Amino acid sequence: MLWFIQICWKLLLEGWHSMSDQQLGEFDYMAEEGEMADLVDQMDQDNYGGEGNVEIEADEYDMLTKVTDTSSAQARKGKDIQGIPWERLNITRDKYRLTRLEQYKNYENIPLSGQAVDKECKQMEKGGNYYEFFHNTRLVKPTILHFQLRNLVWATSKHDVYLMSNYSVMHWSSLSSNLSEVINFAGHIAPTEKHAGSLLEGFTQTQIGTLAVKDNFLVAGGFQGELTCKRLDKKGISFCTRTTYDDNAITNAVEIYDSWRGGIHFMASNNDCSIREYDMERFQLLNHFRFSWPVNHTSLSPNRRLIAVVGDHLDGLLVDAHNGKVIASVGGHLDYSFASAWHPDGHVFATGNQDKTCRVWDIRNLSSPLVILKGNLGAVRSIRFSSDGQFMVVAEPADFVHVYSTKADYKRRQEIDFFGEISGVALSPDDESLYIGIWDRTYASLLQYNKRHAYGYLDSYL
Ligand SMILES: *[C@@H]1O[C@H](CO)[C@@H](O)[C@H](O)[C@H]1NC(C)=O
Ligand SMILES: *[C@@H]1O[C@H](CO)[C@@H](O)[C@H](O)[C@H]1NC(C)=O
Ligand SMILES: *[C@@H]1O[C@H](CO)[C@@H](O)[C@H](O)[C@H]1NC(C)=O
Ligand SMILES: *[C@@H]1O[C@H](CO)[C@@H](O)[C@H](O)[C@H]1NC(C)=O
Ligand SMILES: CC(=O)N[C@H]1CO[C@H](CO)[C@@H](O)[C@@H]1O
Repeated sequence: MLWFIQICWKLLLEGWHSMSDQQLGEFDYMAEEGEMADLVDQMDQDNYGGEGNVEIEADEYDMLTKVTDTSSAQARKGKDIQGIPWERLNITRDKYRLTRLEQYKNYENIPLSGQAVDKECKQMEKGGNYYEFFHNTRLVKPTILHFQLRNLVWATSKHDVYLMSNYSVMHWSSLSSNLSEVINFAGHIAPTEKHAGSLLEGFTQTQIGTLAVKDNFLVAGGFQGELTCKRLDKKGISFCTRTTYDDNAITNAVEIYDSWRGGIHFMASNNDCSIREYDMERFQLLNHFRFSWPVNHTSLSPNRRLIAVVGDHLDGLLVDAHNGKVIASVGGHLDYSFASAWHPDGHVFATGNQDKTCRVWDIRNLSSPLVILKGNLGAVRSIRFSSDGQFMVVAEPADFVHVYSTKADYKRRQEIDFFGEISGVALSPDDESLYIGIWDRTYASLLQYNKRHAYGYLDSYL
């Protein structure tokens, strides 16, 4: 079934020259639960024999990072940011890039939606330079479990990143290079606080498809509608629930926000065609809105009045946040959508779609998008606006993250390129750091870019 499809990324950077062209970049859709986990185990044994272990000895750590990490100084001297040894490989980076562009198979629910867009629209100009490569660490190994769900990286400060790695939520401090486990879902977890409606028996081996972290709050969503809530400043798990016992229940997205009444709330989007709002103090279900199709992503407007709702439909919806009524819809996408985000000005929002476009809308005139932004190889699976509203970050499923300048009306962009599936992209709340989780058999890593400032002289001391 579609919602259980998991991928196996066959393209192994190490072994591509032994593959036929046809195999290159080919996806293998696997229908059985758990294969990904096996695959991840396998990868780990094959490549690192225990590097996934967080308690690495200090000198061993130094040795590993020297070999595998890339610093901004090394990158300036020409080292590949991911540490891919192109000089030892029988293909140049440019040639391999072309192969990837030609052969990456974008997943579509509406056949040929991507091609139709290719004919219709052009890409915006490159040449923006807003974020600068700072560091890549391969000690951090981001993973994904569902090929359509890529919101698995979050930054709570410019140095603090949370991400999924195998069955665990991990915390990475880029300041101290400390990687630690926050929750391990491989075994059994259960709430350690008492709240009405909490599932006391907890969960075993939860497959986490989506994650959200903001300030001290964390919510992880599972394949069977599970929601697990934790406060980062407290030990234990605050709350566990199954939103639904529906067969098709995946939690596709979670957003945490300050509610208009005060207090922290979160909203979960599920495949049972629902969105649900909870508070993060008593964990009560405050609202439950139903739609006629599975909801893949929602975003609440800055003034908390509107919800942008996208899912298994060509149209996106604007919904009244107080009663769930549909106020307007936006049309034009050619496939299903998986991403949405609001500009902090509250007028503009964006939708990301499997037709390989991100469309930007203004609520004051929804008759057509302000702009249609086409990607390079695949669906738009994740969108983030910077808190100052200057930039919009758009992630494809693999290889490319685009940073658009909103001041330049989205007509200029920085293209960040690398090789590997994207597990998530995150801006820190102060917009200073941009993190990208890369999932790959060999080159899994966390990329960090830092915002460029007009006066970059400090950089020369680093
Ligand atoms: C992934 O989790 C499983 C289950 O706990 C474990 O056996 C395996 O070693 C883990 N693999 C990695 C890469 O950490
Ligand atoms: C490298 O490429 C050349 C030319 O395409 C080919 O003759 C050679 O066999 C290749 N070597 C390897 C190790 O694949
Ligand atoms: C790394 O993080 C863990 C968990 O937060 C903490 O207990 C440990 O002291 C940290 N280690 C270092 C070297 O900072
Ligand atoms: C809304 O935008 C469309 C297309 O750009 C334009 O034709 C129309 O006049 C606009 N409507 C209003 C009320 O401004
Ligand atoms: C991730 C997921 O299962 N999401 C829903 C949204 O989109 C996919 C693809 O259309 C559907 O299969 C799901 O219903």
